[in-house]
Amino acid sequence: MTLKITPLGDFAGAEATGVDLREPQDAETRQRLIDAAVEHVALVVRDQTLDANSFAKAVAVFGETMPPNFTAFSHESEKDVSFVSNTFPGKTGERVYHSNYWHTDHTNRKEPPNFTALYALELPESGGGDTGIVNMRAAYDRLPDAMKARIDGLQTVNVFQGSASKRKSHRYDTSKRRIDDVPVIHPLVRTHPANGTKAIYMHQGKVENFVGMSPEESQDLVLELLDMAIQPELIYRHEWRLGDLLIWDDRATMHKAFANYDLTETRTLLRTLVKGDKPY
Ligand SMILES: O=C(O)CCC(=O)C(=O)O
Ligand SMILES: [Fe+2]
Repeated sequence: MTLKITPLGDFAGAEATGVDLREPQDAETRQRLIDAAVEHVALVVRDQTLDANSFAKAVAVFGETMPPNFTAFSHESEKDVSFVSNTFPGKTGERVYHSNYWHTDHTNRKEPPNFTALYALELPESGGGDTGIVNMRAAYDRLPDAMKARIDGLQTVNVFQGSASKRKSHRYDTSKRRIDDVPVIHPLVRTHPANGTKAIYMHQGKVENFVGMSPEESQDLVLELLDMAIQPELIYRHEWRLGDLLIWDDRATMHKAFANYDLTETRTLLRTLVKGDKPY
């Protein structure tokens, strides 16, 4: 098998074929996969046959895995693997579309993840259930100078659930979390350790405030920034096929689950995070 990497869009997305992640990978192959995920911000590795254990090992090609914030959806024996599923009800007991808004994972960790990876176990039979990834490095580059001047140097206070955010997590269950709800400060404009590029870095539901601003003023800025940043050509929209392992670089993206499927049909994926460092 020969690893081949093909870009899928001008700003985000690439496809890797000719690799079986159940097999050990040499250093060069690992580096090519990591570089592709960083450069294209999202990488689809096609035609994988994985269970929770081999998924965790496959994702470890991109770095050491880490456990998620919440334990409620964790795999019983693989602690770094959890399930993303529309069979997990919302607070009302009804099925809900989880993660259906642009965000970056776990910004409330001191050392948030470098990458998030998903692997589809069951997809809605009538289709849909896409995952979108937007290039926040390109989004930052395109900002008007006046907006760059406003946000450069801003520090974000990140919590589990921002008090003024309209984005409420369906999963906010204080009894089932792994870490204390201690506010964590990261820069809003983050520098990528691999290539020195800058990107807008935030989770709209986890922004409590920007230092020196009230939660309400901060949310106004978050919305203004999102409005400028999320441009259709910067998005890679992944239409899932069974066998796809999708991984994206959380340091330079936001992502969301599109609600383009019938909620009575089942959508279940495995999910794992790759450890990161303190943002700067
Ligand atoms: O369900 C999806 O497509 C994305 C879910 C998500 O936001 C995540 O796994 O971090
Ligand atoms: Fe997410």
